[in-house]
Amino acid sequence: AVTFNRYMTYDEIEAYVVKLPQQHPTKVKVEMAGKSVEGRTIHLITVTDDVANKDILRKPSIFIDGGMHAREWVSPSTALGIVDNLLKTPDMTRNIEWRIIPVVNPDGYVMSWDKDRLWRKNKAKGRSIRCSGVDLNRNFGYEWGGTGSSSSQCSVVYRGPNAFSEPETQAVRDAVLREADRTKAYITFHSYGQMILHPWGYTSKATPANNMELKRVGNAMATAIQKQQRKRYDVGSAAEVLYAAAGGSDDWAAGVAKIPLSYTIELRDTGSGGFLLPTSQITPTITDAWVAMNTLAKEVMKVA
Ligand code: 0X9
Ligand code: ZN
Repeated sequence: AVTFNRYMTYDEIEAYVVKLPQQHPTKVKVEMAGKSVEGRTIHLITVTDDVANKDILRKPSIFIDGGMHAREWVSPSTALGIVDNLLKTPDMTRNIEWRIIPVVNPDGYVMSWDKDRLWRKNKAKGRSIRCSGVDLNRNFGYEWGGTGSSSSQCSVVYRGPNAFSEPETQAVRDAVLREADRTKAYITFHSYGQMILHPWGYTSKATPANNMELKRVGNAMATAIQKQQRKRYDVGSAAEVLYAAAGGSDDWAAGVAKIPLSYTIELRDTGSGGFLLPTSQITPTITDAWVAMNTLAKEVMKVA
């Protein structure tokens, strides 16, 4: 069973995910988006009313991923919390198809449980164990190789030998591209900092064509969280609000897949718990994200 009063192990998450279609046969489909470096399955969950008919109905779609960075444990929990909430809220699945990869980086997640709590990257083989892993959020193919990414294997922001060198980023790329034409929003959950970040992340010297819309919808999500949760999330381009870093999934979703609304949401908190966010904060963090997804869904329905 799913639980949000503690962090779930990878095995618990996987067991929950693969049972979902049996429990909700009309609403949930689970597919393999790919396999990680160490051979774990990267699951893609589709949630919508009448999931069997989704190809005929061609609903607008929202794509969400979590667990790209291993140590950011609240991210996979939040992605699964969104699934759990969607299954209890028919209004949210009637006109939108949600596609969710809860754990992009299963090998890293397991590593952060078993060996190194602060592991960030995937488990790509390197010169040594200490220098293994690629930062998946520097490996996407838009402005790959630029500022804020490293060519050194030992760096925590190692970009990999080339764009999409890793099976985990390939899985996200292929899943997004498969339905890109009707995907209106791409959301990637990270932690921590309480920020709603939009492209560009690679530079602060340029802005996307729909910069105003990105800011407007970002602000709408943050305002809703502030009102309902009394928590502040800062809104702005990743390069301006945080730092410039090239090869992120948000920039690729906007720049290459042409998904109009692309955001990195840095979840709770602002630093006291940080990556070691207390378990008591999991449920309220899921609610922050759920409030944001409700706001996003309304915006998507406006344009669809
Ligand atoms: O640096 C990152 O990958 C993200 N922050 S984190 O602390 N979770 O590692 C921010 C990514 C923002 N987007 C881009 N720079 N494209
Ligand atoms: Zn992250």
